[in-house]
Amino acid sequence: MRAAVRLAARGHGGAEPNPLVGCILTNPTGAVIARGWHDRCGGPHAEAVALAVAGERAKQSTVYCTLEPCAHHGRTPPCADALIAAQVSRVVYGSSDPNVIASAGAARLAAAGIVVEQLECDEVRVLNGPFIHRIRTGLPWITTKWAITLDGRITTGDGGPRWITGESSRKLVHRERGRVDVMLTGIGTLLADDPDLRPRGVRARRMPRRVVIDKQLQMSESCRLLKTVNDSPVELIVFPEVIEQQSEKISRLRALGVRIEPLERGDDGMLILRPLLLRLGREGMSNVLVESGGGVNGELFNERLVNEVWVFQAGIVVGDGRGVGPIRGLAMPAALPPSTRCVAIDRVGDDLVSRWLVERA
Ligand code: AOF
Ligand code: ZN
Repeated sequence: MRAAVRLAARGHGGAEPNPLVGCILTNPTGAVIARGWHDRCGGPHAEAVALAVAGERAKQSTVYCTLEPCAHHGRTPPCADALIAAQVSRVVYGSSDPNVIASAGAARLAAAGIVVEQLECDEVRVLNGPFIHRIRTGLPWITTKWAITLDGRITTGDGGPRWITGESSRKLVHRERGRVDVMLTGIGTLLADDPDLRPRGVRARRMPRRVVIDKQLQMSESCRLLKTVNDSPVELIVFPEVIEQQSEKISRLRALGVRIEPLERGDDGMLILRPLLLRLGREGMSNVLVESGGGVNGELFNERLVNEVWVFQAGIVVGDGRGVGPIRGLAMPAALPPSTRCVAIDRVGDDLVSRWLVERA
């Protein structure tokens, strides 16, 4: 099952908004006879890929798949039916399919006399977290990424180096930019760094939309984002009143192709990010990568919207009174997630990269 999870991950950036799914077929002695993964939304499902590789050898095989095989005619025919037709003898699946349209494959397989077992290991839960989260809540999966010095600052202060992490870490981030649907940042980062936020130097599997929380519309009209608006869409989120107050700037930006949307207010009149993220979910966005400073991170944590944190740490020390931290304005203790756990650590170049899942009851 862990090997099937690793296969599934190869589809990241191509498969979404569909789930990442991996599938392995073994013969009665336990030897692997075929592998498959869901590589592209609209393309064949993992089971169909593996069955095609196995051909006749699929008969009497055991099938390990990370998600319950589907039972619906969607863009492709039901995997449960294909497994029954191929006469496999046993199906071991990871998570149940939370998508009601496609689910019930396990019951159909069992009704056809196939041995069906569920094996939901930790790796499977981590893999399927984003898909299950979006089906259940309508929200995209929010990963916030920051780079810190050894002493925990995201900036080095006057005269310090511009980059905290090394080349290899930055490459890893660019690869991820080319797999997510949205890059999210705030006006503070835009004014301080003038970032481009597109994937560069890697083969991007999708081009993210760049969304900037710019409540007062302070964006410079000569910033780098605007120079590439035709390559990767730019969306600004502003206070509703700003659309009237700065109507000329708004018109110029819209003429360039920038989308401008008002920040919505919650029931208590407070401006909140949740409606923005729900809208992005409705627009088909599965993964949001946040590359921002403390302001946006603080708001996301306060609203409990963060699902995953990637921390890049480099061997730079800035010392007392210089630099700032990655989260600002945290309303303690309400914003403290009940449990946040480390799911991966890697050394990338000279940096340490850790990945954390924010889990809620
Ligand atoms: C599987 N194996 O590899 C995948 C499954 O858009 P469609 O028609 O391809 O259907 C997508 C739905 O099918 C998706 O929401 C999920 O419920 C299931 N995905 N199922 O057996 C796969 N990708
Ligand atoms: Zn399927």
